[in-house]
Amino acid sequence: MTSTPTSPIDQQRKLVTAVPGPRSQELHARKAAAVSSGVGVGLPAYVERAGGGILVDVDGNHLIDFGSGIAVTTVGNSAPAVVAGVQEQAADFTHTCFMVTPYEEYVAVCEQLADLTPGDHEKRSALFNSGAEAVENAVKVARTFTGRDAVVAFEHGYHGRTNLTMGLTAKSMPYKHGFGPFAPEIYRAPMAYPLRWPGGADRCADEAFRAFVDMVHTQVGETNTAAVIIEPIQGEGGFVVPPPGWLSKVADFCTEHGIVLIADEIQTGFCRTGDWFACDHEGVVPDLITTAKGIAGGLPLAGVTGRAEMMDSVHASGLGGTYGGNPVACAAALGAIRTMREQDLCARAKEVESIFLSRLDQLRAKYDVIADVRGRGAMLAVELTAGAGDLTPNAALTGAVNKLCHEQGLVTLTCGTFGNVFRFLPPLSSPDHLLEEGLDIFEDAFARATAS
Ligand code: PLZ
Repeated sequence: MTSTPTSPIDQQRKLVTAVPGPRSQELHARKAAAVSSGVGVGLPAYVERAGGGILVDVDGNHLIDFGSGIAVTTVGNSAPAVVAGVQEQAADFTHTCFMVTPYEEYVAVCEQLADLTPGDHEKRSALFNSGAEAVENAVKVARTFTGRDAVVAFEHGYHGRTNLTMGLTAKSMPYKHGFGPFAPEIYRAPMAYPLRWPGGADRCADEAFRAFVDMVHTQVGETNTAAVIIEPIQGEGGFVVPPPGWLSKVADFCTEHGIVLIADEIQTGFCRTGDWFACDHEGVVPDLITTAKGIAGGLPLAGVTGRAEMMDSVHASGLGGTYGGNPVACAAALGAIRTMREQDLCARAKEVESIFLSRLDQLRAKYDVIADVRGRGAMLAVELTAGAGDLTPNAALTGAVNKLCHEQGLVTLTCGTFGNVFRFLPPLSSPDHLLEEGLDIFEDAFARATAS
């Protein structure tokens, strides 16, 4: 088997044109004529190659990546073990459909998921193509296992763009606006959001738990509730980190009432937060866990992993799909997981955290519009507000800083229900000097945006 070797990408930011440059702009004009305008683009610099902590665009600019394609390329773009796995597998065979004639790679990924996800109980998994599809299937499993219908999700939660997962997602624009009606039997509980909890951060854990329990009891009924679905650290909703203790209380409540706890670790999983999974941090063991994004180094793969008695409660052939657990995606996942183990990327995420927090905490001391610095590992964020104790969300400043970062060749992302959260999701393959330089650019953008 032969492959074309490509030279390693110089791990330096380099701007040779404006960003986006002329070739990107040409491509963007073609995009406008060929691609639905419903598909948005954050920074229209068209990428040609990527690796380490750098994206190289078609104009030859080397951009620093602080987004990892939304928390996907945790092992880096084109990580060597991922590339080797993909190349070998693609040369062997590209598809049979696991439901028709199976193959080892699918089974091997499920073995890895059983080993790595929280809890040492007997587990089973099923593989899919996208995060949303994994969430849909976790709900199917919870419903067949419990014989109940209702699903409880949280304010600020994000679970996908398919019909059921739009229903589970909290934010209307842009995810749900005009796309209803949504699936029934979805209920929303208040989220333990320390910065914005009406009773204050100190009372957030207890009061938010109480509000959740009351909501389930009065509006849904415990015995009607099939599942509670939660992101242990919320992603799109604003990198909301619930206070310590809250998640375990929710988990205990679910156990007490026979409700399936689904941890949506699609964004938080696979070393991103400094643990294999964010639930590990508090020793919470969910019944089902959904994974995607970081699992396969950029190839589309997702999984539902959970208690054997739940996953096996589904009738034969009740779960599946043509492409779910595609062999090339599975080979990529095996390469990505091996990389995470061999390079101890959980430890690397903690190093990234300390690099970022020392800088972001200083920045917060300087600017009172930074109301919060939060997150774990390489999943960190700052929330921007009006300042001086006024928590009015400052989406305008967030957007302005984002734009200035883009112009300087730093690929940044925002998030949050109110569009006022700046999030940092660098690949764990980024060298320290790129992280520091990216933070310099961010600081500079912040100074300029607040001065104007
Ligand atoms: N659950 C927790 O973060 C995907 C979505 C970006 P898919 N998040 C990024 C966008 O605007 O579409 C996500 C997630 C959590 C589920 C999903 C859905 O995963 O692979 O995008 O379907």
